[in-house]
Amino acid sequence: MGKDRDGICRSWGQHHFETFDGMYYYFPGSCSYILAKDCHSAEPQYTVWVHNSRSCQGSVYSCPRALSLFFPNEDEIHIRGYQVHKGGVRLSLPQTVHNVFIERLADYILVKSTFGFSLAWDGSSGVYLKMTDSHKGRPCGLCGNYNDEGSDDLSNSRGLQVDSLAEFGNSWAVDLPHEQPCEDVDDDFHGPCQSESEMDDAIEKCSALLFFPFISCHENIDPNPFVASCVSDICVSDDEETFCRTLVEYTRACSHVGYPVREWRDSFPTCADGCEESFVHRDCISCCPPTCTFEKECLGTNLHCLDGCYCPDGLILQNGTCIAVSQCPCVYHGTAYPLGHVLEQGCSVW
Ligand SMILES: [Ca+2]
Repeated sequence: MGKDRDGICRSWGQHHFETFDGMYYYFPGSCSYILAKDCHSAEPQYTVWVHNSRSCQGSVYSCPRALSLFFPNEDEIHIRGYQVHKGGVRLSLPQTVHNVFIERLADYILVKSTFGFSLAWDGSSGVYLKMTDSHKGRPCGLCGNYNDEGSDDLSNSRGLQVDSLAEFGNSWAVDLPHEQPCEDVDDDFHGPCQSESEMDDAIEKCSALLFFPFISCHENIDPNPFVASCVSDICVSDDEETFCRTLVEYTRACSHVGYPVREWRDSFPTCADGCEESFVHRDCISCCPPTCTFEKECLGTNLHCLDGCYCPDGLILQNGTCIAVSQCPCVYHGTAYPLGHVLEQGCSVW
């Protein structure tokens, strides 16, 4: 149980979940599920569904996943990849929908709100929910109830505590009218490792998370759930990309609570950061980085920092490129003018 979880619920790959209260579990569901919902308001302030792949062959990170977000009196917001649709219409980002602000930042889609709900989506499978303290005890769903007590998180959709993970998870499935009905997870489901020797090999590999350079974060994020999720993933597909991705997941959790594992790729040179030129990999990008206009509203419910490809420290992202503050365009009456542009103002004779 991570004490310093800061109220973050996370789900990654297809079947890994960690509740707001820090309980990790593996649930191999292939349906759509209520990840989190505001269950203690007459009208829920938010509902988040996660759509798992109906069938997933190969690495769990290569199978598609998507999200649906519901806010009062608004059409469904659907997020897949880096595309956001509302009521079936593609939204350009950034976008404000009532009291919800949606933007792309580094490798994430961020959804922030004025009511203490925020979400980050990594564009493929990782979803990270953060709530303010005012939401404690109020959510329900696969993320649990956020009451600082991990042991009571297996409450099903009828509000009853159950012992079976399958019963718990299945109860949160949602039927989609345009999708085939999907199958419940069996009560006696088992993990993806086929044999003990396969599991032992995976454990040996994944135990890398228990040593340098990850030690610097152990005090803040318990590595054991991430070793467990790594073992599951390696048993599905034992390749370097999957291994690197499981390491990323741990370091990302560290960044989200503000204790990034610096330069960990130096110890794992095969784990490329995949950044395009002019961008560099950063362990701790502010969720509200400086902009040329300095007018952006920073909502206070963010993850501490984000990992991913971004401008080198000290530069500002402007129209997709990194520039120095001194290169920022001037804004006059709402119109941006590039540096050096001379404005001739009309004179009027009185
Ligand atoms: Ca709980």
